[in-house]
Amino acid sequence: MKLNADQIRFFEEQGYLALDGVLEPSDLDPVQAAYEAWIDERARELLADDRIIDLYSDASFDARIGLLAEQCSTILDGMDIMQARLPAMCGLLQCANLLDAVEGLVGSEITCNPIQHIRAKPPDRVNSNGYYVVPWHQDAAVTWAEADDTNIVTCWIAFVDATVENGCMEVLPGVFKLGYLPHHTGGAGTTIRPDVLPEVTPVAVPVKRGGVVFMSRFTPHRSTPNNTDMVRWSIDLRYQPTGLPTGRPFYPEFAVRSSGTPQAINYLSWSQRWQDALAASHGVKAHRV
Ligand SMILES: O=C(O)CCC(=O)C(=O)O
Repeated sequence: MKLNADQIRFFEEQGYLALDGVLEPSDLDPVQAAYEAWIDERARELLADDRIIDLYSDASFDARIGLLAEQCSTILDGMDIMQARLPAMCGLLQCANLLDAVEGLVGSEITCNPIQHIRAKPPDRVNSNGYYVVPWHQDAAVTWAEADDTNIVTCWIAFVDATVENGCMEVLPGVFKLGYLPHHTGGAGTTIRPDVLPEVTPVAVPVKRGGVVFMSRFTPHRSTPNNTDMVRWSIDLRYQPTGLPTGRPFYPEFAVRSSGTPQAINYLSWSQRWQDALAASHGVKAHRV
């Protein structure tokens, strides 16, 4: 989906843009199928090890991982993009519908920034330590300062409908204009220091499956508890102009588009570069605080 001038202006003025229908079901379905297979394999391993008693094989995508995590929370480990390294996810990083929109915010030379996650946010009753309830932060805080001048745009993709009830994103509009705000490592993770958090009314940004919340690297955002019985699945990717610091120099970056021409990521090299980088970067401090 290409952005129109009003949408680009809104992003430039507010520091975010929430849009439904950016991705088609055909963009997300292969990734869902790949994760369903991934979950099924792990569930069967846990069953064989007597760590769960019910596979919940017939449960839907937005229910099953929660039902499994309730029995054994380690099912949630190792599923992140660079850990599971599923070919379908490598495809999504280069999704034309997404890049068409990103081009309006980043320009025509586009690189996939290495900060990227898939999140299966379980119902709050399962998420006992609150890990998936992410406090106010700017994404600039989870990069090194070398990337402060890089226009990194976060694309928060709803993998199932994201609602206020299941813990969609909230943003502070316009605040990105203040630039980087000091963060600290509070109990819940890297967060803006309470004394510098501007008093701006938060805006909740629910989006349907395939919708995207685009955010500037300086837009304060958070997610709230999942008060439903289902899992809030999402994928957050970041894109930036090619050739500029990513803020995570120890992780691989991939050019995905140049002057409108796709720069195909080779799956095997993508997977290998991640494996090598993860092995070589143990102990590296990724967040700046
Ligand atoms: O998905 C969430 O709950 C938090 C995501 C987030 O903070 C981010 O993408 O930077």
